[in-house]
Amino acid sequence: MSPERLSSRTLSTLPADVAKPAYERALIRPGIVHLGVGAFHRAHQAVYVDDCLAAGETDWGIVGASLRSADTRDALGPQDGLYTLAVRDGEGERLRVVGSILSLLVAPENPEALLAVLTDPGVRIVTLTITEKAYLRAAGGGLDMTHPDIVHDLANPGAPRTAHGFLAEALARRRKAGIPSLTVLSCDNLPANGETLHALLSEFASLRDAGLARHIAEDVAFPSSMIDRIVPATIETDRARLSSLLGVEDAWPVVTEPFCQWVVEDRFPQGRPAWERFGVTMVADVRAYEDMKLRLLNGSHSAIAYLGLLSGHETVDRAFADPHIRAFVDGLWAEAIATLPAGLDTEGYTRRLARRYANPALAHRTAQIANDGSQKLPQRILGSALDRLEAGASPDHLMLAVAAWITACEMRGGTLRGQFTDPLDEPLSALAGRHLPATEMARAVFDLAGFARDRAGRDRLIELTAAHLDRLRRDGPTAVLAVLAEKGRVA
Ligand code: CS2
Repeated sequence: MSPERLSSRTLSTLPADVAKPAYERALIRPGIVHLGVGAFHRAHQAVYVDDCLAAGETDWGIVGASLRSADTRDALGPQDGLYTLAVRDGEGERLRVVGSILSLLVAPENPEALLAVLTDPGVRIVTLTITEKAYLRAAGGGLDMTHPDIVHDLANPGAPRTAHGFLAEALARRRKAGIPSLTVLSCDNLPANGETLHALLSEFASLRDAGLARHIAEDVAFPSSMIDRIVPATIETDRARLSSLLGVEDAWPVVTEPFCQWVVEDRFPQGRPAWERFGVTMVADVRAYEDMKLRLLNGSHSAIAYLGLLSGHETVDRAFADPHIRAFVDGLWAEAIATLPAGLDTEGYTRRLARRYANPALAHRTAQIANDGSQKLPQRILGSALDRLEAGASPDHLMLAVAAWITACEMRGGTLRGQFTDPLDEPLSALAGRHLPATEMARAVFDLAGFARDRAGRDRLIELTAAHLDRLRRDGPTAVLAVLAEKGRVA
């Protein structure tokens, strides 16, 4: 007989050392709709909200929505939204069942159901972790108005597909019905994520109706936030191991690290949970935190992912233990730190980061981080590189990250086949298939992805990328890293 599922009914049977929701779930009312209810949300925001619910703030339960796949709803629906969070490092593991997600929706199955909760007067905040590519930015900035889903949503406002379509329609319906607006809180890894979403949504709304666009521009709050926790995709062995520890089956637990950080701009006109009581930093301006995180953590993460894949390392901790990659990351950090405002504790930050990357219990796959490079590299690498050029210094390490991405894309025709994906996969594979010389390839990729578009340093960045690409193709990553390290020693 297959074991019973984790659910409200089996909660009381769990081992005593597994933490459980310390509140009556039946009394919780939904106050937040979350778009993109993936592993990251479930290891991060849903946990802070779980703490608030346990402290008696019963109005802030979460309705979790997926904009694409039914997987999360299919796994957690039969579990009454409950799932296990496993916090792991080299010293051990703590388990906690999280109860803050009250119900789950799959937008494409029933867009109207999602619009209905988004217009519920009890719902006051909508949060998003939809990943960089779902913001549908055109290469080089602005909304991608030619994207088929945007075209669809403009033609079918009552049955949208994109986050922009859902938000615009919900805000329009609330306005018409005299229901106070929503606060829209982006939790994705984009610079000025709130402002970015505000600008994109305003652009989208202006294509629908000028009055709605004005309402969104003037009356809706879009605080920015910096979110941080490393959350590898759950694998089958996690499911089996955790289900056996629990004594009931959890179809989709989440595994993460002990570190967790959330810095949020405090602009919530319709109210918010008292997140600060549980370690969230509420600030007036999140920019410095955001830049430090995107440039030092995410920048090095992407670099480790591509260099790791090229060097045959499957996980971040393995790649980071490779002395060539380790030394390279120090060089990359030094280049990126020089672009950040003074006064930040970058030394403490990178020291802590090094410990997090070395966590042997996470098995964070390099191929997972490698996804969507065309969407990630601008804010993780190219921003720092352009700032560095402007300051008269060379972004050698930074541009090796871009060259490693291009090389890894090329190698998907061979040894790295099927390892990662990108929204630009079709044109990228077509380019890789032409076997262009390094300079032509680098220029074509910059054109395609809109990297450093209209920026003075663009040609220099292409030149540096091409030089690295040429060497990576010819000599492989270890030799290139050794040369870079030698150059650093001489300099
Ligand atoms: C990673 C991030 O997959 C990726 O691109 O760099 O998801 C990273 O783990 C988080 O931003 C950490 O907070």
